[in-house]
Amino acid sequence: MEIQLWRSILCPYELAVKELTVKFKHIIEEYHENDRYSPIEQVSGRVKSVSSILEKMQRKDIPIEQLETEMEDLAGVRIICQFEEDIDTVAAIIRKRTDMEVKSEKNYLTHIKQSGYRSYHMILYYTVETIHGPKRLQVEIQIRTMAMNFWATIEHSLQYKYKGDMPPHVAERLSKASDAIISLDHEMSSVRNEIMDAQNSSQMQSNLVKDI
Ligand code: 0O2
Repeated sequence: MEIQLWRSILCPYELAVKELTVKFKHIIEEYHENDRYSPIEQVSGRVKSVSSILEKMQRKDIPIEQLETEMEDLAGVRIICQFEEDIDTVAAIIRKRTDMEVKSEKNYLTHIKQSGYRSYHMILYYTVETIHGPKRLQVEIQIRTMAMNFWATIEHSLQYKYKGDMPPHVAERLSKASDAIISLDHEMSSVRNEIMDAQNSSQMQSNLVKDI
C-alpha cells in the first residue's frame, strides 16, 4: 500500500492522540490549580508505526478492510500514575467523561501477563472532526504506575532486541523483576498512606488547638 494511503488512514488517529493527550494533560493542570494531588503524573501518546501495523496484521491475520475495526491500538495513549490506587481513579474519570465511550477494559493488574506485564487497558470510542466530517475511532489507553512503566519499557525493548525469541533465563529474570515491581508499588503506597495519616492527625491536632 502506498505511503499516501497509509497517511490518509492514520491522519485521524494522529488527531485523536493529540486531542486526548491535551485533555489528559489538562486534567493534571486542573488538579494543580485547585491545589490537589493529581492521580495522573505523565501522559504520552503515539500512532502505531506502519511496520508494527503490518507485523500485527500478519500475526493476527487481519485483512486491510478490517484494519480499523480489528486493530484497537492504532492510536495509543499512555497515562502514568505515581501510585497503584491512582489507576482506579483515572479509570473512573475516563468512564464518567461524555467525550469518550468505553468499549472494553482489560485488567492486567489482577490478570498479570505470563511475561510479568502489568497495566490497565481501556479501549475507547472517540470522535474526531476531520475535513470529511466526524470520524468515530478506537483508541487504546494504557494506565500504569511509574514503576510498571519502568519494567514494561525495558521488557519491550528486550522483546524487540530478541525479536520475540527471548532466552528463557532472560524471561525468568524479567519475571522476577516484575515481582520486585509489585513489592515496590505496594511499599510506596504504604509509605504514602503513612504520610497521609500523619498529615491528617497533625491537621486534627491543629484544629483542636484552634477550637480551644
Ligand atoms: P506497541 O505499539 O509497540 O506498544 P497483542 O499483545 O498486541 O497481540 P492485544 O490483545 O491486541 O494483543 O493487545 P493487549 O495485549 O491488550 O495490548 C497490547 C499492547 O500492550 C502492546 O502493544 C504493548 O504496548 C502492551 N503489552 C502487552 N503485553 C505486553 C508485554 O508482555 N510486555 C510489554 N512490555 N508490553 C506489553 P504492542 O502491540 O507491543 O505495540
